[in-house]
Amino acid sequence: MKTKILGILKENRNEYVSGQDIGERLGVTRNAIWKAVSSLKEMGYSIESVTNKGYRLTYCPDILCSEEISGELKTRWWGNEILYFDSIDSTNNEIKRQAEKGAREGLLAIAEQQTAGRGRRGKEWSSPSGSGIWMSFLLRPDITPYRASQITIVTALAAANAIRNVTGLNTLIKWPNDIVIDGKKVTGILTEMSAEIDSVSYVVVGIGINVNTESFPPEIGHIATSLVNHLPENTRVQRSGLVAAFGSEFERLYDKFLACDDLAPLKAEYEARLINIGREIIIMPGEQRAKALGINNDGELLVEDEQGIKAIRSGEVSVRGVYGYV
Ligand code: BT5
Repeated sequence: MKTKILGILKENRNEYVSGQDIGERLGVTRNAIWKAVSSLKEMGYSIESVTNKGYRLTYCPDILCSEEISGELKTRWWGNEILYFDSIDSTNNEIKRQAEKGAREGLLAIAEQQTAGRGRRGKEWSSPSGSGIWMSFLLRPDITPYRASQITIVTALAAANAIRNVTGLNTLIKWPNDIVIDGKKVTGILTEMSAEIDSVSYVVVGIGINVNTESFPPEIGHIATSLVNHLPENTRVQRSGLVAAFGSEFERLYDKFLACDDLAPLKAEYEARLINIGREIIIMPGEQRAKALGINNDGELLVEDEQGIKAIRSGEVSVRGVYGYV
């Protein structure tokens, strides 16, 4: 109900909507509307109410609750159900717990803060309150386990496109899962899967975007950045709008991904953003040096060294000029 009223007020932003109109559209009493509006005000929305005119929305706070996100979403199935937490261990853990209980594809978990945010291979992901987007969603694709890692490529591209659509910032992608601005990391992606030998039970995609963060813990201060650091002074990004933009982009690209046996339809778009291309990289483990050429249709990184060209499927690569590697 709150979501629907918020939706109507947003459609008519800065204009009055009468209680009668809202009541007729939603089939609820004026008293119920008044109660929902009071509750929205308590959440931080500024809504004026004037006798004989109705209600007028003048300010939306930067919050990530499910009412705010649902009001922005224009997706078919992504975010069909939203779980919001003020604080949680890790949204990836939550989606796994829900998946084990039989949750539907599209379920989204989003938290204001994570106490045990994770990167790959047990690394930590700094997820402080109030400034970032820490979210995970559930997929149940009918694909072979081999293809699951390609979802990271789809997600990175969707996130980079959403950031551009909302903020105008052009980001680059560091294969396979980082989004980079000016050589620093603004977004990380963690894709996890539960599978049998030849079929995927579910995939959890987690994404962390530093949005309005102004300072980082010292251990990551030299490698991390946030969107607001690259926008004109005093600009704030409405996080719910960015979540919604990501959802729309993800659905569009994921449809293409599922319709094809590989990443061919997305390869050119991904490579246009790939920071690795043409640069010297170090492949871990092993510290082997090579030059990155692009990706193949399976999403593997193509590299060239004295022995020739080969494809790297997983692992860590450092790129000269990025995150302090000179
Ligand atoms: C990643 O791992 O980049 C994946 C991050 C995924 C985070 C999301 S948030 C929602 C969901 N729930 C979770 O628990 N996780 C996902 P990796 O490529 O392994 O990078 C980890 C490294 O990034 C760390 O070792 C730090 O060096 C750096 N790092 C940590 N926090 C960061 C931050 N907020 N911004 C930029 N870099 C960070």
